[in-house]
Amino acid sequence: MIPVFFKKGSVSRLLTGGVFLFLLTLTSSVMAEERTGNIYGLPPCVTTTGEQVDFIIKIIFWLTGVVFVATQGTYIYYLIRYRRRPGVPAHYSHGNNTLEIIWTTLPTIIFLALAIYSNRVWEEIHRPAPENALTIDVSSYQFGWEMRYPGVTGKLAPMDVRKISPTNRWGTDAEDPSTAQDVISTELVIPVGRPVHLLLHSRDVIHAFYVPEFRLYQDCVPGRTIGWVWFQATRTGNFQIACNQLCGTGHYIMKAPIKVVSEEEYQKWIMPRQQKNAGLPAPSAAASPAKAARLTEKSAENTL
Ligand SMILES: [Cu+2]
Repeated sequence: MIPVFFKKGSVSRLLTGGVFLFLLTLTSSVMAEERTGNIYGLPPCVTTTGEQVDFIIKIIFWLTGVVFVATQGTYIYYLIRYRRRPGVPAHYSHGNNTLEIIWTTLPTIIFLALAIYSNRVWEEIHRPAPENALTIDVSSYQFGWEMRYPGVTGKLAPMDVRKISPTNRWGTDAEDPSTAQDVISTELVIPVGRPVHLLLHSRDVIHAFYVPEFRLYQDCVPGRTIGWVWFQATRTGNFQIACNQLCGTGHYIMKAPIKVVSEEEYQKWIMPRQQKNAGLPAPSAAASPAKAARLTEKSAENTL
C-alpha cells in the first residue's frame, strides 16, 4: 500500500531516480580508469608516507565507527525501553555529573592524542627530501602536465618562476648550457624504492597535483615553487596524475600517466634522452637491447 504522503506519480519518480543513481554508480566505476573493482574504499597505497596516512585513517575510521554504534545503540535502546506506555509515569532526570565529566574528558583526550599523532605524521611527510632523491620539475597548465628531468649532469637547469611565460614554459635561462640538457616528458616515469622530490609549478591558474594511490594532494600555485613534496614508491605500476582544482573548461582532461618502474628500467628510459640532449652517443650496454628499444620507442612518443 502506498503511504498517503506520496502524491500520484511520486513512486514512479522515485523509481526513476533510483534507477538513474544505480546506473550512475555503474558508469562511474567504468569511468574510473585505475580504480575498477574498489570504488567505495581507498585505492591501493603505493608510497611509504601513504602508509602512515592510511594508518591514521584506519584509527579514525574504527574509533568513530565504534563510537557511532555505541551511541546510536544506546539511543535506540533508550527509545524502546522508555517509550510511552499507558499507566507508566514519565521519569524526570536532571542529569549525571559523573557521566558528564567522563563523556567530556574522554573525547578531549582522544582528540588531543589524534592531533598530536597527526601532527607528527605531517612533519614526517613534510621533512626535507633525502639526499639521494631524484628531483623532477612538474609544470601544470591549462590543460595538461609536463615534467622536466635533470640532464647528464644530474642537476636541473636553474629556473625562476618570474620568468615563466608562454614562450618560456619552465622559466629557465636559454643562454645557460644546462637548459638544453634537461629532459622534458609528458609522462612521469619514476624508479621504485627511491625518493622522488617534486618541484610543483603552474604556468597560469591554480591546479592540483593529485595521486590517490600516493596519498598525495598538493596545489600548484602560479608564481610559486612548491618544493616540499617528496615520496617513495613501494611497488611498480601505472597510475595517473589528475588535476583536482577546477581550473577551466578543459579541467576534466587534465591528466598525465605515471609509470613506477624498476631502477634498471628507469635508467633505460632516462639515459638515451640525457645522452641525446647532451649530444653524446646513445648508451650501448643495455641488458636487454630489444626490451630497451621497445621502452625507448614507446616513451619517445610522449616526450617533447
Ligand atoms: Cu587543472
